[in-house]
Amino acid sequence: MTERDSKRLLTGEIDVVVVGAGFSGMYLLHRLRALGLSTMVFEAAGDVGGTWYWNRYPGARCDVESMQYSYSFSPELQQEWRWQEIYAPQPEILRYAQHVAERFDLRRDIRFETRVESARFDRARARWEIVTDRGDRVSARYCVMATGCLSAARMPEFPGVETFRGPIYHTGHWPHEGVDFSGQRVGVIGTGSSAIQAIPVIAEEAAQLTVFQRTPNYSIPAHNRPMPPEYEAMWKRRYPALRARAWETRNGIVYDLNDQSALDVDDETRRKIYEQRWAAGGIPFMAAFNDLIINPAANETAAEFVRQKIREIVHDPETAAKLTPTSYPIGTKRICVDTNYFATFNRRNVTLVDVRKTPIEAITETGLRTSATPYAFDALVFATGFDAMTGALNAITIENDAGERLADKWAAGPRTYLGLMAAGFPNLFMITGPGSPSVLSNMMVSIEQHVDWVVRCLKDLRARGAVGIEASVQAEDAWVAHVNEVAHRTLYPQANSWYMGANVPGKPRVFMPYIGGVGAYREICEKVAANNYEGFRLLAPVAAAAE
Ligand code: FAD
Ligand code: N01
Repeated sequence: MTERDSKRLLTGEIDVVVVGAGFSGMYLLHRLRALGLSTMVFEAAGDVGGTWYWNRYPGARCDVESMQYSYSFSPELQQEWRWQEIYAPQPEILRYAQHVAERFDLRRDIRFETRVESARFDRARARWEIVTDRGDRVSARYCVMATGCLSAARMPEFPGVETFRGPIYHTGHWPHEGVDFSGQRVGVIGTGSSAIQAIPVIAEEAAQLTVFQRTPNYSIPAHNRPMPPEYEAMWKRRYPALRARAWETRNGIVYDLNDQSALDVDDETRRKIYEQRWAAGGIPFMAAFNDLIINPAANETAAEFVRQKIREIVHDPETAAKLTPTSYPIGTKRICVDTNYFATFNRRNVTLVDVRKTPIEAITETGLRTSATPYAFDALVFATGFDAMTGALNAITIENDAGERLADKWAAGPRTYLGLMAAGFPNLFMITGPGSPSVLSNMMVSIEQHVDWVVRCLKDLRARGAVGIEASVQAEDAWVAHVNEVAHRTLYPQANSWYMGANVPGKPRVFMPYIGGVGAYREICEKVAANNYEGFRLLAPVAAAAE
């Protein structure tokens, strides 16, 4: 079953179906093939790349340095690929994904423009029946959901959206041909990471830009620059050691963590350390001290430093006050990394509207209306984020042999064992699922760790003559309790973040990723596997004899 883009329907039996051809699905395909398993990948998009295929908005780039936001599995690949900037822009990351697809000949087993609609488990045969929107019907021993944590773009339900006469764009579904905002009046809704990257670029092009902000964000300058050759050479020389170090860290990124409390130094020293971190830029700002995410008083010192920076950068005190976050601790919503974000509000063609004070009431034919004012626009940009972590999974009808749906099981919040499997749903794996470090980490590290674990698991199952694996309810309950307990030792639950599901009306408020750290988590996964897959039950081939 190796046809791509064929109009012919796919049917029949294979070993593994993978859903999604982002970095997770691509690496899975490569590894599963090497294991000799017949594998088919279904991908809704027209090509590989996932996040980097869809999010083509102006200014889109990674905020983990490119030397680290890349695959480590192939020494040749990591030596030959040359990143052009410290933080790669979206087109370059997409080119990298395409290069990987070509280098490892992946596309021949990926069926593009094909969305998986349902997956049903047949316990008697220990097989998943997968159905796509093209009508493909494939039976697979294992199904791996590589559907992405930030792949289900979210449009808030403002009344009147369909009446707007101009184009409406979502950052997560940007047109491939790009958008020319020259001379236009543009409204951007949202001030999360996507908006913070897009706003400075759109502001340079548009005649007028109006930003509708509900919650201000903390953002650290990226100080992006062309890749210094000696920096690239250092990484390439030391890759094996540095990658191994990343695996042991909290968030899968190698950087300098100051193992000191923010409260153990005097004001002057603290300020100096923050200044150095601000000058260096990026996510490592949050590693200025070791207690920023657990101690409210320590956190407040970092938050206040950033607030002061905003007041220094933004000339108009009223705009600066609106842009200043005060309602949640720094870092408890994903920290943003920007290029000229705050300074953009000094431009004469940029206006900030606080929609917490004057909410958006409706999209109109000519623009939108807040409770205070009507606004006229030529184009609207929704930078309103994603139904994160569970959105793409719940969009698929995933049903077990008892007729239970994963979405129903998760009605009060996702429940998994290790973020890899859910009890009652044998042979169904998730890559970077809820309950794993996932979105709190350099995702490339977490993706590779999960893929390696799943592939090893399938190899072990084959060696033991098993036809499947299932998480036990007890192991899942204990893991969910642990994930919650660790989250509540931190300040994270204090923010209305997408980590908590708070951005989607009606979504249960549960802290979804595992905050115990990439290194600690890897160790747990290794122990579980070494301990005969503790907490899992292996399925014997008895039932499969019915095949
Ligand atoms: P994705 O890249 O999301 O791929 C999932 C794929 O599954 C998609 O192509 C989707 O179309 C497909 N799919 C989903 N459902 C179905 C279905 N039912 N049928 C068929 N196909 C389906 N992480 C970092 O670590 N560092 C960063 O700097 C960073 N920057 C980011 C910037 C943006 C704008 C966004 C949105 C995310 C960013 N992330 C970052 C997170 C990013 O999502 C991950 O780093 C990584 O790309 C995820 O890869 P993935 O393959 O797991 O998922
Ligand atoms: O989405 P978001 P995003 N009315 O959910 C607002 C990764 N990423 O696409 O905060 C008015 O963060 C919402 O307001 P509020 C990264 O992990 C990384 O920006 O909910 N406003 C918020 O301001 C990131 O965290 C990069 O009050 C509404 C915004 O829309 C994740 O992807 C770049 C609204 C949504 O922000 C998601 O980022 C981009 C409404 N009804 C993305 N509904 C890098 O830099 C929502 N909003 C690497």
